[in-house]
Amino acid sequence: MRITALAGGVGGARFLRGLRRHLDTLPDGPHELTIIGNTGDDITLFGLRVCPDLDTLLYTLGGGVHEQQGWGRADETFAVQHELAAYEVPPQWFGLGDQDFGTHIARSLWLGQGMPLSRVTARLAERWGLPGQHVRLLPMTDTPVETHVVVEEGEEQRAMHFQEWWVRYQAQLPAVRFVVAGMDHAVAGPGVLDAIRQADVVLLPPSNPVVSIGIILTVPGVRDALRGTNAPVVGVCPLVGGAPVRGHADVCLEAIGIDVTPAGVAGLYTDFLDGWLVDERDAGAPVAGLRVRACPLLMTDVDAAAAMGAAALELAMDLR
Ligand code: GDP
Ligand code: FO1
Ligand code: CA
Repeated sequence: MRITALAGGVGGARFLRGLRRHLDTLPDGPHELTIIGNTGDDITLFGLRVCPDLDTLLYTLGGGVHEQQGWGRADETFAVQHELAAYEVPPQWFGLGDQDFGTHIARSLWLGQGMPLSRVTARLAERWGLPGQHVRLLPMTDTPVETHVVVEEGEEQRAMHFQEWWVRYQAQLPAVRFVVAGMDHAVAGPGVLDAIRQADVVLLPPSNPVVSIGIILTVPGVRDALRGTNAPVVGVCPLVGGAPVRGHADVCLEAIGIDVTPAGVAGLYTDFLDGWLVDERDAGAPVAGLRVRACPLLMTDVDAAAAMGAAALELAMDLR
């Protein structure tokens, strides 16, 4: 079976690590998992290219993630960051650990040698053992893109990098809209559109619907591929009990005028979505045109995430 998933960082990575565990229990394997990762979060800091969502996927699937935090490396130290602070090199609002710096240095070196991000990511993924797990991680595009947030300051509007809005200002500055710098000349990364068209099942993990999945959907061709694929497309709701489990998806949804409800989120995908998994406490409300199923949607550990993966696949099979 070929499964393709669109993913942001922590919500996507935790779900896909569980799904991977579930797939290994199924007969007729190995089953192939292709992940299309969001690169809108990417940022250049200290001359280094940082790809938070790709790294979260690598570290989580590769067993190196800081479990409680959900991103960054386990057992991290911050010597380089302290030295940069001593030199008063900005920004000081974004925390990069020493091991994490190693990833950004390797990536930036290879990008500088002319390797596209897709090849760089494949090389990083080898170190984390993804090919051996039958996982391919594809950046949504090789074109450098960056999500920016337009915020209101009195009568004025100002755009800033998504990470500055999210990390420095904790999504507390009033967002008017999200724009993706570079997307006007971006093309889908190698293999991205085919992975959607040729999949047996397409899954949307419980990633942020606006700044993770929503950004991947703006890559030219992705939305059309999702509309056109013969594979059932099943999504997992990132809201539980009417609120995000972590992060600021509620603020992002409100900024683009979408109800902070499972139906509101599903409404962003109606042109291609076939099935929608919601948490048991959100059961009951039908969503037009969709097969909705309820099950526990809290990823308290890998087994819980594996059960969610199993439920998503089961729903997809019933829709085939
Ligand atoms: P980010 O890029 O690190 O913000 O991660 P994603 O975009 O992949 O996922 C963020 C979303 O994951 C948030 O909107 C959370 O509500 C959702 N999320 C995190 N943990 C859980 C969970 O245990 N269950 C569900 N249903 N959603 C979750
Ligand atoms: N999130 C924070 O809240 N504070 C940080 O200092 C921070 C640093 C960081 C470094 C590398 C990385 O891969 C992720 C990092 N994150 C940090 C998480 C990240 O900014 C966001 O959670 C996601 O990009 C939002 O989707
Ligand atoms: Ca993200």
